[in-house]
Amino acid sequence: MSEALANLLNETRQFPPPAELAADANVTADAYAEAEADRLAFWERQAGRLIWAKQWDQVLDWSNPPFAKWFVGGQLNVAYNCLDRHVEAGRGDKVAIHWEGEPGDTRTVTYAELHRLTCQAANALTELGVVAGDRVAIYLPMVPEAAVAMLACARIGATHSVVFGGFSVESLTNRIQDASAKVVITADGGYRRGKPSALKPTVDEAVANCPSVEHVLVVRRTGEEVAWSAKDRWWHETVETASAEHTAAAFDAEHPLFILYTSGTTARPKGILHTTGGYLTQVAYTTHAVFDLKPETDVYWCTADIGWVTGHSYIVYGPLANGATQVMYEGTPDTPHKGRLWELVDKYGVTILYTAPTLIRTMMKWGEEIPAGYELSSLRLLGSVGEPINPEAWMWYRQHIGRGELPVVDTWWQTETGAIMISPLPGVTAAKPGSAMAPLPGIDADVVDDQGQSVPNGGGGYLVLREPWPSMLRTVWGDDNRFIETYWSRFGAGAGGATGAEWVYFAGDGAKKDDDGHIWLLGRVDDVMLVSGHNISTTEVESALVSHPSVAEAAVVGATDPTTGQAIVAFAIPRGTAETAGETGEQLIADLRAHVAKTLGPIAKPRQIMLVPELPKTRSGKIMRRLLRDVAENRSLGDVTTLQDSSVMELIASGMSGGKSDED
Ligand code: 6R9
Repeated sequence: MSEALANLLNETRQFPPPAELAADANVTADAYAEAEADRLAFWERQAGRLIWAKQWDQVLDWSNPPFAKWFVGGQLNVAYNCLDRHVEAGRGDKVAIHWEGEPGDTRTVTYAELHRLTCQAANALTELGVVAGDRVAIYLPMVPEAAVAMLACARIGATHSVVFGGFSVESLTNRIQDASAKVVITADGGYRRGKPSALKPTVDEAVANCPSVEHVLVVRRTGEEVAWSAKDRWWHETVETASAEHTAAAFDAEHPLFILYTSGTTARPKGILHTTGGYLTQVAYTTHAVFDLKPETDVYWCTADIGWVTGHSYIVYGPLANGATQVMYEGTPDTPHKGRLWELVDKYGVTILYTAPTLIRTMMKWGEEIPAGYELSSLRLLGSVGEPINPEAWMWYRQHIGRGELPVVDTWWQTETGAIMISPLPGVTAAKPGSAMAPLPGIDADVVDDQGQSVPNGGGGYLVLREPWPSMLRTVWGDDNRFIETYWSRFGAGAGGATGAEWVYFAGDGAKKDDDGHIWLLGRVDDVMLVSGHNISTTEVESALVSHPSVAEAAVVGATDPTTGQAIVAFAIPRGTAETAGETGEQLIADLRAHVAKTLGPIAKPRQIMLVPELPKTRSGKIMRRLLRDVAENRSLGDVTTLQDSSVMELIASGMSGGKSDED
């Protein structure tokens, strides 16, 4: 893509796996060789982690690209694989979920109980007229019922569409309408930031414009008063009184499992469709391989929301398919105090923690004294997902959460990929801070230039996937053309490549290969800035800013500039200690501009840096750059702005306000 992408970032630190972990790792280096020797046979062996009602006839049918079929002719039930088989094997009393409500109330849900609730919910949904192939929208807080609702849909072959509880009436309406959902499962509300946050009023408003919805099932969580209509049924009166006897029927491996809407560059979100057999195979395998999960001894915790793909794959399906014990937390990390997550790690003896860079950087901002006040000695593995993790945050995570010795796995994947694609293997890889390192066994990822040619080591360009993978999206719901255009038309056969050209999946992320061929993700290609003819990635400038000791977090955008085309505008959050160190805003800004110029070269020096206390983000932690670009373009040229300048924060806040935001 450019020499800038090819030249930036010079991280040389590397951390081999702890000897003990390596000696007992679930997956060793042999896995790469095995998958290399025969990729389909490798995935076929991974499918053997599941219980199939009917064996498949063919591992992969790629005769009609880009429409893949995996485990053709095979049949299975996803909920059976996540629940029944563990109960049947005598593990019914094992804890599936240690649930912690934000106010401190708790529930311990065993596999037997999760199974019973799921059977009841399956029966209740069936009684409400839901049959295999119908769509069910789920709009819930982080309560065990969210997992139950998803599993109950899977059990009866209904397709769930989970809508993140922070989304507005409009987003919820669009998603319900796009999928023609027949039932909505919601709650009166959930607890966030120390108080009840209502959900039902949003559903009421949405459902008024959604004629497809026949029933609304309402979980009682906060006990706050709700309006009631003829379509509404209480969960506790419907599900919890239903029969707990339910036999899971087997569905085709390509039967739809869920739709999850993802925002794109255009306004209309895409309903990413996933199916059962291949999806469950890859999420089960990656949970086992990347987190080195030992179901007998580990306590796993993924801090994602269930409304995000990470919650689907690494709270519900991956961990439960593996029979894991996990922690689920309802609330925000600073309620009632900023040590809440670490308190929970100690309380439940969490061994594996999977979180997002945004949370790590928030913790950096709050200061290392906070986690230092907790034991954290149960932890043995740390994971990151959602955004590029800058080396500084990676090191902080390892140092202050991981006692300076735990492996950190930076996992790259997308809603579309369904499961982790690029990541270190914790018992094998000597990880570099900030790099997702290498494609997992069975995955063929590459970095290509504008022409689709693989770049040499040291080069930068676009991340692509060259071979189909089991948990790949099957289409965009109701829009095969958009599926082809968005993901398969940039490179390879779908771009009108030469006869015999392969189909190549375009991920939309910039990436580089370092001198060892390891992969570094550089953010969405739409976020790459063009400054005086040079492509510069937002991620690298952000990373350079955060490598300065006074900066906790940074966001960078390209703003229109009359002389350079685009100019780099940065928003930086000072670290907790920076303000007390006596450095003034102007001084810090001057230092930071010099620091970026020194680290990345003068071309990357931001035109303007604004010091801010917060950045606008989606709930999954992605910075809302579009909003920052608006802010940047509203400012006069050459202006520097400090924390005291409230107009910047007002602009940022106006885009963040209202609680119910939308990432689209
Ligand atoms: C799982 C998830 C996907 C986009 C993806 C990329 C960014 C996710 C990343 C990462 C760098 C990582 N992303 N993980 N970038 N390093 N480890 O986040 O799915 O919400 O669909 O977002 O997130 O830009 O393309 P989703």
